[in-house]
Amino acid sequence: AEHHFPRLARINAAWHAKGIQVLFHSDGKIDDILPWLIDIGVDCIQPMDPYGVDYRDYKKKYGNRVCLAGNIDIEWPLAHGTPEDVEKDVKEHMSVLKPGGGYVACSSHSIVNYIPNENHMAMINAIHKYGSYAGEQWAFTGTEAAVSGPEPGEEKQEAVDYRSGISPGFLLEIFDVIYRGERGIIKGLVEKAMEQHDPLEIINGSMTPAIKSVGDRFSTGELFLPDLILASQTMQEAMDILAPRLEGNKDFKPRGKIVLGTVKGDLHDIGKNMVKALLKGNGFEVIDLGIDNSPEKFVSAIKEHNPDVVGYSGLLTTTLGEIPAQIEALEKAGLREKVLTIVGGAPVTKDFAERNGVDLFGKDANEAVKVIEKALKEK
Ligand code: B12
Repeated sequence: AEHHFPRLARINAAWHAKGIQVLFHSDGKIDDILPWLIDIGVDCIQPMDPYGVDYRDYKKKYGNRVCLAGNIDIEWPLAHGTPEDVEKDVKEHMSVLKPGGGYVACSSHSIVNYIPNENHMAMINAIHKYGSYAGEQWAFTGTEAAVSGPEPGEEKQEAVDYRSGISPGFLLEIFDVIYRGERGIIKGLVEKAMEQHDPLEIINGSMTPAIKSVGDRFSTGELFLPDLILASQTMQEAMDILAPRLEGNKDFKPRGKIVLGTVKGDLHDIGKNMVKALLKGNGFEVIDLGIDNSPEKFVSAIKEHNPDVVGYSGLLTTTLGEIPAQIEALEKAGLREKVLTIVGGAPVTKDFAERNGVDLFGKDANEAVKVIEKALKEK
C-alpha cells in the first residue's frame, strides 16, 4: 500500500481537478484498506462484496465519507432466491443504506447470465419502490443512518455532515444550497430556517462554512471560478434576507458612524456586507462605499460624513498592498487623528494592521463590532 497508494492519490487528484469523481472497484474484504482509500480521495466504493463486507458496518462507519455501491448478492437472492426474496433483500439494503443518500443500489457484480430475468426485474422494481426520496426530507450525506444505531455499550454520536460539521436540518440544507450555488431556492430555505434559528446562527453556522468550503475547493482545483461566483451570488441572496433582521430596530440614536468599503482592486464584498449588517444591527450608522475604493474615495467620504471610524476590507493579498497608501492619504488630508482606522478580510492579521499603521483589526464581523465598541468607549 505504501508504494501503490501515493500513486493512486495522484491519479485521484488529477480526476478531481477535472471535476470527475473516482469509483474504486475491489472484491473481497477491504476493511483494513478502506480508510486509506477514502483518505486518498476515492469517492465511491464498489461492489461491496457481500462475502467480505458488512454493509451495515460500512454505512455506520463510512457512510458520511464515501459513496457505497452494490452488495445485492448475485448468488442469493439474485441467482437462487425468488423475486420476493430479492424484493425483501433490496428493501433491507435500502432501509440501512438509503437514509441521507450516498448509496448506488446495484448487484454485487454484474447481472451474470444465470440470474433469472424475473429476479433481475424484481431487483430493479424494488430499487424504484424503496429507493425513492419523494415526499421525504433528505439530507445530503449518509450520516443519519451512519450513527443511528449505536452498538450496545457504545455512545450515541450526534449526526453531523462530514464536510461542514452541521447536523441535518435547515442549516445543512442551506450549506448545501450555497455550496452548489443554487440561486432562487435559497430564499425560501432561509425564511424557513429563521423560524427555528436566529439570523446570526444561520450565517455563522451554515452560510459562512459553505462559502469557505467552496473557497477551499477552489484553491485545490476541485471547483472553478463559476462555482465561486454562483456560490457567492447565492450567499448574497441569503444575506439580502438576513441583513435587515440583523439591523433590527432603527429608531434609536446610532452609537457611532463608520465609513466602510473594500480597498482599490478588491471586489469581494460578502464579508464587508456582513460587517456592515452586524454594525448596523448593533446600533451603528454605516456609510457603505461599496467595492473598489481608492484612497481618494475614502478621503472624500470621510470629509463628507465625518465618521468615528473608517473600515477597510481586503481579501486579496495584492490589494492589501493598498493599505499603506490609504493611511498615507489620510495623513496627507489631515484626517489621520480624526478617525480610528480598522482593517479586516481573510488574509489580514493583527500584526499586519500594526505594521501598516492601522489602529484596529477584526478577524470577523462579530469581532469588528466588539473592537469598535471598545475603542469608541476608550476614545
Ligand atoms: C466569494 C469569493 C469570490 C467572489 C466574490 C463575490 C463577492 N461579491 O464578494 C468572486 C467570484 C467575484 C471572486 C473573485 C476573485 N477571487 Co475570490 N474568493 C471568494 C471566496 C471563496 C470567499 C470570500 C468570502 O466571501 N468569504 C466569506 C466572508 C464572510 O468572509 P470574509 O470575506 O473573510 O469576511 C469576514 C472577515 O474576513 C471579516 N472582514 C471582512 N472585511 C472586513 C472589514 C473590516 C473592517 C473588518 C474589521 C473585518 C472584515 O469579517 C467577515 C465576516 O466574518 C474566497 C476564499 C476564502 N476562503 O476566503 C476567495 C478568494 C478571496 N478569492 C481569491 C481570488 C484569487 C480571486 C480572483 C483573483 C479569482 C480570479 N482568478 O479572477 C478574483 C478577484 C476579484 C477581485 N478583483 O477582487 C483568493 C485570494 C488569494 C489571495 N491570497 O489573494 C481566495 C482566497 C480564494 C483562493 N483560495 O484562492 N472571489
